[in-house]
Amino acid sequence: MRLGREIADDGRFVRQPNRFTEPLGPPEPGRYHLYASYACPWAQRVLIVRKLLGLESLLGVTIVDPIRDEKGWRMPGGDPVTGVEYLADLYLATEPGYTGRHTVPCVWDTVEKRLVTNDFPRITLDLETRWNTTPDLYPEHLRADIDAMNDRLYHGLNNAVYEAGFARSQAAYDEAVARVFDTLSWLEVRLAASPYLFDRLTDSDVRLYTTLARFDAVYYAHFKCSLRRLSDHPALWAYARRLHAMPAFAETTDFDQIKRHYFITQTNVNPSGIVPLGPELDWSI
Ligand SMILES: N[C@@H](CCC(=O)N[C@@H](CS)C(=O)NCC(=O)O)C(=O)O
Repeated sequence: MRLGREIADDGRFVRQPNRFTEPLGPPEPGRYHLYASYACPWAQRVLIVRKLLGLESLLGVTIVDPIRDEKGWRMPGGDPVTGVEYLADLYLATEPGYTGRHTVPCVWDTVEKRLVTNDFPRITLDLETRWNTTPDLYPEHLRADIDAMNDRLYHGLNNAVYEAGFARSQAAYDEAVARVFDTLSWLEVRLAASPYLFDRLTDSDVRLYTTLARFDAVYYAHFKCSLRRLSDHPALWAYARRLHAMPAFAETTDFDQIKRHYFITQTNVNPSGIVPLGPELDWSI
């Protein structure tokens, strides 16, 4: 991982900006193709929303191998849609001088043969507003509240776990971990009173779920977010398992790929590449 340039002078991890940020055009069968990893929380969001909205036939997907090598995400045997072996080839075909990380999720336009977007927060919102509004995961009257919630989730949890794990100073780590557990405590209170973050399933629940699914299996040990486990928060743990019971969530959650990806690929955090056997965790309800 070429994280060097994403570490600030005080040791904080500062995520690179997304390079391709065009909105997705209207659905055209066969035109847009998604690249995703089951390991990646930002990519799993799109996989969940694609299933919740029944968009599987409109938006094809290639799942990359969970283990990244020095050339990045790989599609063993070649990608059936473009023929390339590495996701990097699609980034370089779109912008020959591109020097950022080659990230999932991203969407390829098979007609113009270029990446349209790797803007992970936008992709789900585009699908929810431009491709299918049933069920409505981003209802008009809740949009401002969902945006505010998503912002809080990103800074307090989704990205904060990475800020803890990739920190290169004790102060940066301490600050990020405090934010993670303040946010979990706040969510615990909120979800003790309601089955979802709002009065129905929304985009925010999808964003929260993909971080919760990785919490005890990866972030607790690998990113040193070990003040408490998800399973020590009764309401949040029940909420995560309730969401997991829905096919769109369960079918896109692969704990084996999640664990192997983080522990084997992120050698800056885990140089031995050893994958822990635990935790023993029962996600059934
Ligand atoms: N687009 C964002 C978020 C997406 C993201 O971080 N995806 C990760 C996987 S979870 C990735 O593809 N990383 C590739 C790399 O670091 O080379 C970013 O640039 O950081």
